[in-house]
Amino acid sequence: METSTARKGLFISFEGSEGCGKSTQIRLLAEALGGRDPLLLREPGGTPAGEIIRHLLQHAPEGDALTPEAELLLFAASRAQLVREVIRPALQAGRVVICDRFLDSTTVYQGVARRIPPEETARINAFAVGDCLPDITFLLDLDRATALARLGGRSQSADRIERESEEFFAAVRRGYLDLAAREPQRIRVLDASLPAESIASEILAELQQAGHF
Ligand code: T5A
Repeated sequence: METSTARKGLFISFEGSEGCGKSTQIRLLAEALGGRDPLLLREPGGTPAGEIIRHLLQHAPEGDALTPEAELLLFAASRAQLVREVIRPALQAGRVVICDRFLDSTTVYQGVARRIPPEETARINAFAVGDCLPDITFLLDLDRATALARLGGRSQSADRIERESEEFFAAVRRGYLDLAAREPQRIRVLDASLPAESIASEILAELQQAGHF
């Protein structure tokens, strides 16, 4: 039987489609929180097993034939490991954990864009994370054209999901906005087309307003 997180720390996640600026904002937030020594993580990955799953999901030729169901379970497996090996102990120790993607990515990419029934996606997400949910999630909303322009030359090295269709990424953006509308108390939508420093200030203000700092 699993124990509850019973945590003292703070769990922040960042979401959004490719190139929306998550890594940039996480770096700026970590700089702003410097003295608090935030723990920075990314999904899939963040544990030795998770990094192998990440490679299979993104770059290994063996991943090319993955079905949507197998893909969902692999993301969930990486997350289940990350929660128990890293996130939960860190939160119990009172740390600030900042994660680049978490369960909302599965809800949107596998549930909405890959069209796996939402009740199946929600059930597997819940099994993977238990009660370990973000306290606050920042959704960086960006139109595809701007994201592609920012990512520029990366098309040469695009991973398996980055090679998906424009319809797929339209579904991702819509899926995120629908999810944020359903969970406004946790998910804050930010205009990711603004300059990085303005977005960073907004994030800090939101965290202060929510009483986290
Ligand atoms: N996935 C993941 C699922 O399908 N299901 C899941 O459950 C999970 C967890 C992970 C992939 O896995 C999928 C989703 C993804 O396809 P990844 O390699 O980890 O992919 O990469 P992404 O999460 O997609 O992140 P990216 O590296 O593509 O982009 P970021 O981190 O959002 O963007 P960032 O900060 O690197 O910025 C991109 C460029 O824009 C500039 C930056 O300098 C950089 O050059 N930039 C700005 N320019 C102007 N104004 C701003 N405000 C800017 N902010 C950043």
